[in-house]
Amino acid sequence: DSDELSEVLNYVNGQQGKMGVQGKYYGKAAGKNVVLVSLESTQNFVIDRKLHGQEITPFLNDLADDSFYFKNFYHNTAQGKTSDSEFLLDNSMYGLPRGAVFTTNAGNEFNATPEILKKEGYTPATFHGNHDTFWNRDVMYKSLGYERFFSKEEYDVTEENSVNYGLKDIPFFEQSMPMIKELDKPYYAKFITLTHHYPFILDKEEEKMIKPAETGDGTVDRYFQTMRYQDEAVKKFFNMMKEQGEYEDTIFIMYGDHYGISDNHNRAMSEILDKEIRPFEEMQLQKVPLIIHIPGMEGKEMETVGSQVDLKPTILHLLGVKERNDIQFGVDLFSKEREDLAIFRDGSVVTDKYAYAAKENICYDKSTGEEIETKTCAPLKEKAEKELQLSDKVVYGDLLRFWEDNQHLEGKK
Ligand code: GP9
Ligand code: MN
Repeated sequence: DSDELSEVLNYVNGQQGKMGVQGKYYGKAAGKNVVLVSLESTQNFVIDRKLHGQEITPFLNDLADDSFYFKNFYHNTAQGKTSDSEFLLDNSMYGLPRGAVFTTNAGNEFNATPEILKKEGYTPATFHGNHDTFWNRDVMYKSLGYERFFSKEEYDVTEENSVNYGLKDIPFFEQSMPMIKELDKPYYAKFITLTHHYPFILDKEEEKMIKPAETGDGTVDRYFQTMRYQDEAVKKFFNMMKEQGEYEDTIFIMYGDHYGISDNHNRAMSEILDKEIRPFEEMQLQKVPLIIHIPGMEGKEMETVGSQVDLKPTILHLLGVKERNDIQFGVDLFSKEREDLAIFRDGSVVTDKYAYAAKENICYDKSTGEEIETKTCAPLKEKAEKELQLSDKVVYGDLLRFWEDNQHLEGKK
């Protein structure tokens, strides 16, 4: 009920008392279009890495130099995979411990970014080359406030231009261009790539722009090829945005949705990384790239430890939109007051100093990777448990139903 909601509000307001503090970049992108690119299965270890002497992500590497590049950014997803990352992005709440919010709780009340931005005159839209029913997106996007959803049905998808789940990334971006032109400005447009998805298949020689790795583990070996293909697709997208005059007035938020290589492939990954993969390294492998590109602004490499749950406040702050009393478990990544923190869905935690592996109950010194006394990580473990539990409470109890009343009591925004 609304008492439970107050408990959650107290927690988020308490831990983020400084959430209201305007970071250095508050409002710096006010009124601009927002383009989000969800990079399928993209883990951060590929950035600036070479295979056979060749860059795996040449475009993203260059773009990162010219952007705010967060190199200590983690995903918080679980079984809901891409849909979990979308949920985190738009709500700053965690996905569920089992199943996917998108399928189990699509009828809930939310106060998602698309809905908030609509009040600011934005057109929220999603673009994706798979069927609209996958992950129950057709239903959930309405609850989140998306006005348009361009899915497989709107694209010209043939045997020739599709693989695996749907439209290949290059034709996906090409065909998306007239659709994006159609939107009223400013827009909040999310593009979800697809080709770099397990089992990482390309069917044409010209699409294979790098040779596979040679670990003998096919999944890992092919991962680099579809990664390289996706990089090319994103590069083409940027070029088209420039050619079509859409680039200058737009900020780009690109992030990896979740891991692509599970711990079943640790043997091959230890060969790639040239080190043993313990729970500590496994946690580091949960880093996904976050690249925030604002045309005209100089790039900066960011050490900040954060995760997908922080995207909503970060984006709203860049746009200068303040949503009072919103239930956000994340904090603006540009805020100086924020704690360096990433909570994984399984209760593991990474900070600037420590890494806590929940399943194994091991505490590590972050800088050396050495195991240290478990009790050092105890406060982190507790914080993670509490935060995840409160987030689950909101979702399971559909607590945002009571949010409007609450706003009313507080004198509205
Ligand atoms: C499906 C695509 C991939 O439409 O988003 O989903 P995933 O399996 O990565 O969750
Ligand atoms: Mn995915």
